[in-house]
Amino acid sequence: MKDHAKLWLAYTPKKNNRECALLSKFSFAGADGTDSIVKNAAAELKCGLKSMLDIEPEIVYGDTAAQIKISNGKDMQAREEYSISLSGEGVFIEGGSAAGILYGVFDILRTIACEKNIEEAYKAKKTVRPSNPLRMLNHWDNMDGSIERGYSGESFFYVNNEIVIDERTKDYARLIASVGINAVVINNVNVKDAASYMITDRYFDKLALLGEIFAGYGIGLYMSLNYASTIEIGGLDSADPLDEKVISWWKTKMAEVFSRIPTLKGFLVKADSEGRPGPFTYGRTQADGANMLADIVKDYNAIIIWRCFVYNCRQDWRDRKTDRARAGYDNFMPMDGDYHDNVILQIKNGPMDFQIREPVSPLLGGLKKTNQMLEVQIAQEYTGHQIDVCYLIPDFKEILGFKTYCSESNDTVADIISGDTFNSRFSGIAAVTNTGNDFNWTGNYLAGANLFGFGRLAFDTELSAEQIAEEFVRMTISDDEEVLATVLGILLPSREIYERYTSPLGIGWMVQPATHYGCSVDGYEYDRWGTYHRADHLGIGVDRTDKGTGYALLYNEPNASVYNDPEKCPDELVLFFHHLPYTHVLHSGKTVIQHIYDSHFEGYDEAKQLAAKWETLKGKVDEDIFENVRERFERQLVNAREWCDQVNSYFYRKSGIPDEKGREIY
Ligand code: GCV
Repeated sequence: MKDHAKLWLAYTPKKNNRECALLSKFSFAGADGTDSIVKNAAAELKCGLKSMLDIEPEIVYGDTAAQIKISNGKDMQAREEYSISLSGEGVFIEGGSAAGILYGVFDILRTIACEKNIEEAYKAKKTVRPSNPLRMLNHWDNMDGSIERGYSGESFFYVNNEIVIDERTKDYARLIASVGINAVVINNVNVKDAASYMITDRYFDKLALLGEIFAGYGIGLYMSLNYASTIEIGGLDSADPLDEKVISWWKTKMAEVFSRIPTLKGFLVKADSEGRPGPFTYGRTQADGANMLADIVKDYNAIIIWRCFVYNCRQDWRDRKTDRARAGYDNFMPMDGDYHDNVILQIKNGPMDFQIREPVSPLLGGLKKTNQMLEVQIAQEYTGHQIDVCYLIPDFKEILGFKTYCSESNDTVADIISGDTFNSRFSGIAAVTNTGNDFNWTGNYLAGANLFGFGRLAFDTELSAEQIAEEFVRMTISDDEEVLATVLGILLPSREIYERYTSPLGIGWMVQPATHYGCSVDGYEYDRWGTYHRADHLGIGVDRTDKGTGYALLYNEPNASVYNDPEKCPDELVLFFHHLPYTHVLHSGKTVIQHIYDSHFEGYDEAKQLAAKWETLKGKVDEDIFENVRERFERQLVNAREWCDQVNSYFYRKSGIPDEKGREIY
């Protein structure tokens, strides 16, 4: 079996910086050389410099840093800050702690790997503090080795209900630490079967070892928790969060868990959602459930991350009053301020479920007295299964930059999750990850840009999508200028192209049920999931205005008024908020129906152009990379064509309105 790919840590030989004498001496300050993170930082620096530039640096270590106990997100950010400066002596990296030094080392290695001149890059002292305290990956890996919504092979954490720790584990920690990830949830939020036993003796030793490996790269270990553990493994008859027997069981259990896995930082919980157990069964609130667990883990300086993805997944499609989009808000807003200070609510970026285009969840900017974390998805569940290329960082940039109007200033999503807006105790950003045990980790090599990009953006939300893509290409594929321009020409427009050939104007869904790959316009129309487009012969869209479900009014002004009015609502979201006739004229000047036809024909054409661009790279990039992406493009074109023809035919047949341009519709 082939060894796994090194991706952006390949450290291939570089042309520039070979004569840079400064690189032969480094001073680390902020933690001493005995610290395991500092040791890893030094080893990484030596390996990278040797292999890229054939330099063997001397490293001088500073003093032991005072151990600050982390009591909030700001402490975390301070500890992870680093600065890099140059003097006649060499390169000086100062970290707020050992983790800061590690990030400083990766900054320098990235600069070299991107062929930037070291003396230029650090002419002025460079100081960086991470934008977000928690920068987290959520694995939906199951212990049997399968991955829910995984498109890159099987899990590399689990085989046959056992935890696997091998060379790949450490390389994974290196890869994600190098882009700034500091927290990983290692198992699926749907905690079932063997995973329920992760908090038992069966797995403690392996988990302790995994936690230590992660800790050596500044990564906190987190696990998803089965809310009903008291019943499923504890033998009790209840999981009522206010029941003394339940509380006492958890106290004993957590004492055992934290003594056996000392690096454990906390738990992620999916409760009362899609069949998972939760406090609602006992007539209790989400806050009751979260606070009960949080109070217990507080003794171990740990946190509870509680997901807001709570909705009725047994809706009757005939029911036009219930609106799934409202569910998160309706379930969580009334208790704003009730969650204890080591609870963080984790909120999906949109009110539905990671569609290619959704408005930002109104909980972000709604909640003002609660710790919050944004959840995005780099596993391409609805965005092409890592077959279709879909670089998601432009989407994440839009989400982070969204003005919520929750306060006079500092009111973007980025401000909220950094902890600044509400001076939150803990906050951050999590992505459902896209990795698996495929040779190249992410199935499609180009999907690696989303893993790399998520980490880089979480660390520094000011970076642009272009800058991040450029770093990824230079470090992972090639730093040849022509190759770079071609790959950027594929990655950067890919999300909008995917959007054009799939569901139009923010309506979402229209996917094959269950798998969520490929077109099925009515796939979810008469189902129980609350995901409808409501198309008839006259029009399409869901009325979420004050005359419909009222969802638009959940936003702060002026967003509420903008979304509530079809004349003001941005085109790309107009069918999310409004049911409109096919003849309605958009801001673009096109009718809804003509927009549907044009965008689908264009999207499919543009996908063909992306594939053609990739073909020009034959012989210019590594053969494995070339073939891997080429084969995915073949499948993407089949998919894009189906989407284009099915959507156009469906709406032509419904509306009876022909395409102005007379193109072929079936
Ligand atoms: C892990 C969607 C997905 C599920 C996923 C769920 C969630 O419904 O299709 O696979 O479950 O989101 O985020 O919990």
